[in-house]
Amino acid sequence: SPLHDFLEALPKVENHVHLEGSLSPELLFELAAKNGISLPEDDPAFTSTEALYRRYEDFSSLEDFLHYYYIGISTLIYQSDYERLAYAYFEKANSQNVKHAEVFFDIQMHVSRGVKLSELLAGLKKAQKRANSDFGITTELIMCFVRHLPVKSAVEMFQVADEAGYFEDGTICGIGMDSTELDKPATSFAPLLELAIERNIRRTIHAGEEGPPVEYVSAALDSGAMRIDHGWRALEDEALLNRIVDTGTPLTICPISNAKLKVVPDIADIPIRNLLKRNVRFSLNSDDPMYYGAFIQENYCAIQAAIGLTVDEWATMTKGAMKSSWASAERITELL
Ligand code: ES4
Ligand code: ZN
Repeated sequence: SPLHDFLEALPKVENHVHLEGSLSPELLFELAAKNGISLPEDDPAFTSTEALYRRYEDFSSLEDFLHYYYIGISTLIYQSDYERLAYAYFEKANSQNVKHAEVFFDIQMHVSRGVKLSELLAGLKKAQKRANSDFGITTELIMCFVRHLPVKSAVEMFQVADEAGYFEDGTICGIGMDSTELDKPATSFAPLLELAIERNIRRTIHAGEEGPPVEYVSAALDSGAMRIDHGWRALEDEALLNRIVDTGTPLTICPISNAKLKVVPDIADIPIRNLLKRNVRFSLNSDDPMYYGAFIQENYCAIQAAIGLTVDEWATMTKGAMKSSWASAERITELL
């Protein structure tokens, strides 16, 4: 597209990427072999990196994707595994001109396999430090809770992290909620979210991805969400849209993810221009780049190809992405 060079050069902020979603098939197989993790023998997708890449090209739903995503997670064990995973993502992000990135990690999916929170965080922290000194990129960690596990599990994990001082010392900059959405509106996680509000910990919630937007996004806002992950279908409801605009709640939109998981029939159906017109603050993000074959740059290009924004509209979006981030006030000023 004519704006390709402009989009490559654009300084970017990524607000919605799952670290585990940046695990390449190459690293997955390498870690499985090193760590003695057995992969499903009855699934031909696991016969080679090529077969796995091919399987990733054709997810039928969020659930179909999550099945592979959790198998990928099972190969991560040691501090050095986490460091490699995170550094590889930061290096790739830097190559696409990402200046600041906030990454999710699904803590329960690691701790439930015997990985210690302290080990995982030590690995991620080393990668963050190294990426900052190598590239100048700033990064933040968001601890995500999976909705397929009981709220009790989330509350316990939150308390472990809180008591270890990881919120206080800035190791973890906020919490998120992800995994399956249907039948699990944010209100059903009230004990967790009330705790986070009480402790003044930032909160972002995946909402309106597979679930109907009005109920699920409203439930997330009612529960204290300060950012909404996905959530673009909120435009379908005028009252909800007004609430998002009036409260200045940013949306983190992941166009290629939504297309790959069949959440949206076509990328052109994501109403980016209407979001801009209605002054909704939002960012464009990669979500699970290695599973969708697309990092942030490819998402920018996909929107440009499908919708075709002007240079001014791109400037508005990227400024919105910077202001949506949880970077320090000084860092946001630097980025703008
Ligand atoms: C996710 Cl795309 C998506 N939706 C919900 N939960 C997730 N975890 C990782 N990717
Ligand atoms: Zn996500």
